[in-house]
Amino acid sequence: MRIRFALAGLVAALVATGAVQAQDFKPRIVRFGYGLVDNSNQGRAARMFAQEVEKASGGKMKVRAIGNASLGSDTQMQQALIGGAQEMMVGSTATLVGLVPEMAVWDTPFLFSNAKEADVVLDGPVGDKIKAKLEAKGMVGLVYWENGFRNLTNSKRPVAKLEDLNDIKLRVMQNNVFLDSFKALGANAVPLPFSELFTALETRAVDGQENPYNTIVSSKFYEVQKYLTVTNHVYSPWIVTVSKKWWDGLSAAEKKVLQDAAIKSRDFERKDTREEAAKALADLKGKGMQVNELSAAEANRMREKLVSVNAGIAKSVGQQTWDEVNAAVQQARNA
Ligand code: TK8
Repeated sequence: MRIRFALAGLVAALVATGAVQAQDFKPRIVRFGYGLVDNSNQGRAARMFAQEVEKASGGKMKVRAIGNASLGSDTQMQQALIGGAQEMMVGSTATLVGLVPEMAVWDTPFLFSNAKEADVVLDGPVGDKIKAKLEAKGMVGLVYWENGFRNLTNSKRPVAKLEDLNDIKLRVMQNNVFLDSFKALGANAVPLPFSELFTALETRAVDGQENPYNTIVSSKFYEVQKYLTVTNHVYSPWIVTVSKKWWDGLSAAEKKVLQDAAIKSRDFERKDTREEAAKALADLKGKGMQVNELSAAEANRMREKLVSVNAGIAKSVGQQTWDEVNAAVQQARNA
C-alpha cells in the first residue's frame, strides 16, 4: 500500500516536471497547406509555426508547410481536412461560408476600421464562438491570422469613380457576400479560387481582383495589373484549421503544443503582415503600378452601395450573430 502511494507520488512528480512528457508524443507528420507562395506572409508564418511545433514536441511532431496551393485550393483542402486526408491548413474565412454561414460576417464591407478592432473582435468571445462552429463540420479552428484590408486592382483603367467599374470583369472569392458586394458596385463579378487567379489575370480571362497589398506583392499581381485603387473595402481574416478526425486522436499534450504554437504564429504573422503592408504600397509603385486614392465623395458613394449588402449578410448569418458582432465592434471602437 505504502509503496503504491510512493510510486503514485513519484509519477505525479515526474508529470509535473515534464519528465514523462515524451510518452505523450507520437511521431507525427503534419501536412499544413496554404494557398500563397512560399515567400509570403502566409508562408513565413507557416514555417514559424512548424518550427515551434517541432521544438515544443521534442522533434516528434514534424510540420510540413506546403504552399502554392500544391495541396489544393482553400475549398479542396477543407474537404481533405474533413475527410482526414490532410491534417492542417490556413486559408480565407470567406471560403468557409458554404460550411459555416456565420463566417460571412467577416466579409461585411467596412466592418472593422483598423486592425486593432479586428484583433479584439476575432480573438474575443464572438470570434471564438464562430470559430467553434467549424467542429460540427469536421474541422477545429485554432486561430485567426491577418490577411488584411483588401484593395482593388485591374488591367483596364484607373478606378476613380463608381462607374469606372461597370464593364470590369472582377474575380471575387467564392461566396455570396463578395459576389453581391461587387455586383452592387456595378462590376461583372466572377467567383474563382485563388489558385487560378494569376493565370486568369495574365490571360485576361478577368480584368481585376481585390486583395491586400501583401498578396499583390507576393503573388506578383503587379506584373499583370496596372491600376491599383486604395479602397480598403473589407478586412479579411485567415483562419488556421485542423482536421477534426485527426485532432480527436491526439493526446492532450499534442493538442496543447499545436494550440500554443498557433497563438505564437498568430502574433508573429500579424506583426509581419503589418510591417510588410506598411511598405508594400511604395513597393508596388516602384514596380510600375499606377495607384489612386478615391475622392471622399466617391469613397462615400461606394460605401453606400456596399452597405446595401448588409441586410443580406445579417439574414444569412442570423440576426443574433450579426448583432453580437456589431456590438463587439462598437465596444472595441469605444475602448
Ligand atoms: C489564399 C486565399 C487568399 C484570399 C483570396 O488561399 O482568395 O483572394 O485573399 O488569401 O485565401
